[in-house]
Amino acid sequence: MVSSLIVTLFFSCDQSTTQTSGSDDSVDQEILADGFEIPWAIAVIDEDDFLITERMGALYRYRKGELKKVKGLPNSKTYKTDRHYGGMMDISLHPKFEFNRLVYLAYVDKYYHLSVARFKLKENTVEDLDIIFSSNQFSIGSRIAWQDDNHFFLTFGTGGAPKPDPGPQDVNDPRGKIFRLMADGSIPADNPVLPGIDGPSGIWTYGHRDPQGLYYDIDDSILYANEHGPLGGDELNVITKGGNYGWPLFSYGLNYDVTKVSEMTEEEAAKHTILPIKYWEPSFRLAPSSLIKLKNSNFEQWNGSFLMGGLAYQCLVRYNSDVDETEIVLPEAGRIRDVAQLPSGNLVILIDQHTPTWWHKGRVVKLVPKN
Ligand SMILES: [Ca+2]
Repeated sequence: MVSSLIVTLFFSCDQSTTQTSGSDDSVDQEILADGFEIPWAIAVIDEDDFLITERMGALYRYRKGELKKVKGLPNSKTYKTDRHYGGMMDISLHPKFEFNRLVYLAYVDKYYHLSVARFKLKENTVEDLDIIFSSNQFSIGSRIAWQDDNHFFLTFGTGGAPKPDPGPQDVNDPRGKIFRLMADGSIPADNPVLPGIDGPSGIWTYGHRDPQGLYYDIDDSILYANEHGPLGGDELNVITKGGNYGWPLFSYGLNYDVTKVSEMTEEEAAKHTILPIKYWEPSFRLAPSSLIKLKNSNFEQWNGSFLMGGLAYQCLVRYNSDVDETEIVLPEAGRIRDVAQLPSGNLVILIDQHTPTWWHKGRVVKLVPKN
């Protein structure tokens, strides 16, 4: 019942795409691979070499036009209602992958709990599989981003319920958190000591709802995360050690039943929590998935901007934080789950066409600027 409510809201939002501007006149699109069942994340090994996860539990390697299933993965579970959650989520290469072949995979395990597996990729086979993080809760979506060779961040989502769950404010509950872990999954000694806990834990920040985009800017040493609000109130946050990001004490969005999330004012919230650097009004429901900041890409006019998928509007969204400008590019492209930059400076997007008529139509599309 909850899920059907969510689906209805998503679909009603899709129809409002025409209210937004944007055009794909300047972009050439080339489908590199298709036929995926709800693909979720893409990791770029090289210009023509990617790893692609599916919510239904598979991992593929695309290499020079050929698509092969990767063998030896841990068992995962996909939670099926009229939407599908869980399964294989983010896939991320260790920063020194070229030398150590290490790959990190966030997935929902056979107990429906979020885990992270680390393995060595040998051709299309998993070797030295190690489960380096496990939890006791389900995550609606999870992303991985690297701070350096020794530390990575991991988002742990919640949400979907008609009324907010207090889990994200509970530092003993993994939901609604961003974790910071060592490359072997252990807890860094310099992680924050959060209120109510004696020493450092894996939790870096708390009070998140459903962060499905995570980007670490190595030039500025700034971690960015976007997250889904409930009805509106999607956010872009700068993630600061030990911070409380407010959910569900305060939100710019509304509950799914159109009631207020809380009585807390923005002024009060600013005293007790960290407010987003950008939020989108309920009239523009983005439902962001993935996040990158473009640098030295072939899309010169977009460099310096953030790109993210907009699930609700089925488009690619560009946000320029310098001038607070949001632009829809590639309108009606489909549900873009992930965006990545190629070594050439071109881009790839991963599209999850999860609607009844587009089943099995998930695809990888290369974006090249038109001359
Ligand atoms: Ca927030």
